[in-house]
Amino acid sequence: MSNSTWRAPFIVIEGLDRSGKTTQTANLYSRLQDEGIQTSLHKFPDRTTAIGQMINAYLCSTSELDDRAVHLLFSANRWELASTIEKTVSARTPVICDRYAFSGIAFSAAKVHSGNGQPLLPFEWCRAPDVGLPAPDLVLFFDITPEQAKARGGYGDERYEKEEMQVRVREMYRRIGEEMGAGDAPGKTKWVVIDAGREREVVQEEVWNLVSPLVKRGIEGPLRRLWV
Ligand code: NYM
Repeated sequence: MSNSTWRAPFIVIEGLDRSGKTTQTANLYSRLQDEGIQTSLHKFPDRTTAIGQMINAYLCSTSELDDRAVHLLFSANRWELASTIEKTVSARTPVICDRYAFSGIAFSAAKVHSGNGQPLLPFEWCRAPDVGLPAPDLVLFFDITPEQAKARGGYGDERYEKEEMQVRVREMYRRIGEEMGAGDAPGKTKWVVIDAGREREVVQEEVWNLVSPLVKRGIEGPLRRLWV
């Protein structure tokens, strides 16, 4: 990163539950530290803020919230951190987020009416509150089949951790990825599907090969905005 128009990258790790996303994110973070690259790591939902605590109670089923209300809380939880993300990359510290706006759309748009199985919230409605958030330079989507998730011991106890839901979430991520495009054009978010069903070390290497050049080289030009 040689002159003032360069900044650090903003990288998002997305994925299905049981895809190994959190482990891989932690591994990436410590490998960057080992190379002497200080990185700012965030996780969404950020359960530490007041909004995050409401989300946490909902996910743990200790509270009930309207589907629209909780969707907006997830988005507000990102907006709480938007200016921090911007300032951090401008100060040339890379930002890595475990989940972001794509989770917000995928999980909410995958919800269906219990009676007739019809979508509860339109896709575009789900995307709207996140329009204008800082856009990542790179998204790694950790993909895993429901069969592989089952072989890994199945899902946990939180809301959404059910096979039928995860199948629909996977389909939503596919749609989001398609709409993002391959993103190889300069200045566009690059969306990469990672086959997370492989050995942990293989996935780790692929992640490193995608992230480390970006982090070492930096990005020219300002952070962009999502979907504007
Ligand atoms: N989730 C996460 C959403 O439904 N909307 C969002 O905007 C975000 C960021 O929360 N099942 C869901 C996906 C997960 C759950 O995430 C908690 P994690 O990574 O298991 O803590």
